[in-house]
Amino acid sequence: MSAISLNGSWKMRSATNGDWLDASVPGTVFADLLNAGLVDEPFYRDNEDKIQDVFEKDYEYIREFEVLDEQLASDAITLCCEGIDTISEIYINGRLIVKTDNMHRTYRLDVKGGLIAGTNSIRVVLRSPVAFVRERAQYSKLPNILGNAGVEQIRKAQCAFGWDWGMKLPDMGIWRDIYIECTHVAALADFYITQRHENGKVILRAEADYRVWTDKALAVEFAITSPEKKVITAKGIIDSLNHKCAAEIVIDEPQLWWPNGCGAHPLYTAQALLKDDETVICAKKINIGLRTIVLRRKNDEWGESYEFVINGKALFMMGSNLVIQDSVLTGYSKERTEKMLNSCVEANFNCVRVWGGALYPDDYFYDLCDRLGLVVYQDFMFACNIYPVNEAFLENVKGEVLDNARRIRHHACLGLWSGNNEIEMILRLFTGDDPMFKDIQQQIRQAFDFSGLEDAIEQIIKEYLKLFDETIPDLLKEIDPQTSYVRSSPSGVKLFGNDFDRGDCHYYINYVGMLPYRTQRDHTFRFVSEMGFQSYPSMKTIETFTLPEDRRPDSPIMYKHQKSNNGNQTIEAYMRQDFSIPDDFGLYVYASQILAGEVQKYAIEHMRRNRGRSMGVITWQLNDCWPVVSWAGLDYFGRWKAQQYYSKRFFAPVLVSAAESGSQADIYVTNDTFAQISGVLKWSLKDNDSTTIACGEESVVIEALCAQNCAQLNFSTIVKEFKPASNYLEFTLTAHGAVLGGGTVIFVPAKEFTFLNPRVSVSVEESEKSFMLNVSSKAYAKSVGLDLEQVDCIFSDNYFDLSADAVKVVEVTKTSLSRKLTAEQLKDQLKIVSVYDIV
Ligand code: BMA
Repeated sequence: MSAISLNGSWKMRSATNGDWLDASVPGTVFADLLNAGLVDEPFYRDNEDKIQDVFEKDYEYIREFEVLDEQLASDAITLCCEGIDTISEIYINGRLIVKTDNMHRTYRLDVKGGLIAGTNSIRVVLRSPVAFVRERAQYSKLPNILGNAGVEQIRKAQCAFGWDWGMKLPDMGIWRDIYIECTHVAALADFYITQRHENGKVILRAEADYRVWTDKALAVEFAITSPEKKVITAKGIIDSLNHKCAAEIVIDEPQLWWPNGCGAHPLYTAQALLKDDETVICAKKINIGLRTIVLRRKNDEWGESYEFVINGKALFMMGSNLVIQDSVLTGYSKERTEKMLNSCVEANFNCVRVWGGALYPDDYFYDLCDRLGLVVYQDFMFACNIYPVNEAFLENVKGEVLDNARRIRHHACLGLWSGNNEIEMILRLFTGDDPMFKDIQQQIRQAFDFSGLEDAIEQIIKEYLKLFDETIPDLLKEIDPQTSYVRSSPSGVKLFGNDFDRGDCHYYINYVGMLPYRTQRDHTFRFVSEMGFQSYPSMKTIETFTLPEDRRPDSPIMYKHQKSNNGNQTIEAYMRQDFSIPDDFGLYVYASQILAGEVQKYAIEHMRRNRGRSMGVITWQLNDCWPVVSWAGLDYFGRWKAQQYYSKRFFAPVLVSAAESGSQADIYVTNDTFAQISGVLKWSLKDNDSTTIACGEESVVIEALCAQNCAQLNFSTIVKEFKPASNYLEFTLTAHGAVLGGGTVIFVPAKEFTFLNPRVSVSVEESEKSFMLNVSSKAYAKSVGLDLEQVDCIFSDNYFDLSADAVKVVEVTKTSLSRKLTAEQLKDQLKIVSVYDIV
């Protein structure tokens, strides 16, 4: 087999007129126009409004390529287009080869008859997705909730048309590799491994499909290479009628793959070799991990469980939701993805959800998740809409499911398939009798031309089930029977429900009537696959898209970079409950960020204290695709917002947390490790200057994988006069001389607490690989935030609480610095804030 790459230099122009421009493939129309200096930088100020014309036009891309005589003589010649966005026609030597309509598919097209020896040409016409959607909008069944009628008619990243954190940039392009594959004699078409874990061994079943253009009997050999490079081979049993081949290989001492925080993530290599005697005609290689992952849903005393059981152990999942990584797809790179996923590992995540309004990530994303121990909760790409379930659409979707499930299924990291994002929740809205949805119900009635809403709903549900309860899971049963599937995220057991006692749920405190965030403890969710709160990106990020006069929360430009209805007002309304509203924009940004951290901490610590009943939280959202006010923990440039540091603490494998209420507090230890902990829990009630009012300690033993209430403190009896406006509780768990966890709590909203000026100071020490920051304060300081003026770095901890009698050591590794600094320079760059500055 040989390949002719069609990546590289092409020419492009608008299809109706215009000069030919240099173009890059893989790439996008917008990226090419940007390189040619013909469009504005899309993220700056309100440029989003100025670039929309680009997407109204059609474009054409052309290039030539050489085909050799011997290539032309191949048995099969296939044009492989791994990603084309979206509505296009592909011509080779002037002949139409295909019309595409799905950016999520891989197109493999027979072009054997259409090539000549010597110079050939390829031409791709890309049609405006906006015009396509506009034309199709008439068939939409969903009332225009997102302001994007017709978007569900196109198999393209749905968020490209705008989302409540995403700009509108509905681009076009040959966005993944394109090449011509020349095959001689025979080729492997598919290669797949399933696993049985029995009596301490793992039995691998390797299966391969092949195509053949010879009468000779061929052989298939499988080889498994261990992490230590030990190789076990097996001859495949050939089913020549069906061109299939299989073999079983027993791994005697399997090294199991575990998620981050639970153990190592060893990978084995599996190879299939198609042979003619001793000559290898074709080889395929994949990496696998030896593990079982099952989503367990069974009735229990609280309702129905929703827990990931990995290698037989029910693990608490902790992670965040991935959206697209860049509004312009040329912004994707392996390095950038690796940096993002390293930030997940550093913040103690063991999983990532790939959200259904985006796209199926590249192979390197899953390779990295395998290597880093991040379990992937994988949606199919359907979100918040009602999809047209007609025959053509179903055929298209089947192709998409097969392409992606075949590509992804072998990965150790793949933990769950989910049919879609939030469609069941949305259907629930239609069926409920909430007056808020009367308009929507009326529109459905019209769209269906049915006499009654009930008929319309019944029809929509029937179609929904056809796609998500039949078409997709039926395919998966055949091609990936070992990975669990759920219809939707979220999917309660009751059809179409966000049921806190059953299944997973999505929960946003501001969407449920703007309730105070402390009410989040009223529920003990089984599993939350979305939960979050918006905040502003870092000031350094804001500076990249604003002029100085834009830098205030209510400026028109800041509103352009806020896509959620009433988003800025919501942040401020919650801010007001805990802090004073800062005049200074930098402090405002800081307040918004720690608020988002506190809102999540409040709910997530509660869930982890209820480990067993609650079994996982995936926060909304991991990343941004442009600089914007959003729910993200990492902003567009990968900078850690406060909530990422909060996540690192509330997702720590050993969490020590306090549930405070009135003058009482219970201190819990949540042990998400496989080892029993025996240690000493110490607590002190302190005054705002950090003098101790009362203290205590006790020996505690916490079993593996469990949470325990270790101390019940009632300060109205412990101290003579408990002063909630100036007393705080500090607690730590130590074992064998090491601090395993700890923290502080106050008993009133921060603005009601009398903070003294903490006058936080920092001394810096330098070692070969890091700088050590010794942070100390003169009084109790809350959410101490460190930042460097012009340089980026990741601190080992940040936005932490500090008592006056303690020195907090924070490490900055030199490799995390965006620019080399001396200790002196680092100290000069340092900016320090705390809650004292915003109350
Ligand atoms: C849910 C998500 C996204 C959205 C988020 C915040 O609806 O699935 O669609 O961005 O909440 O509103």
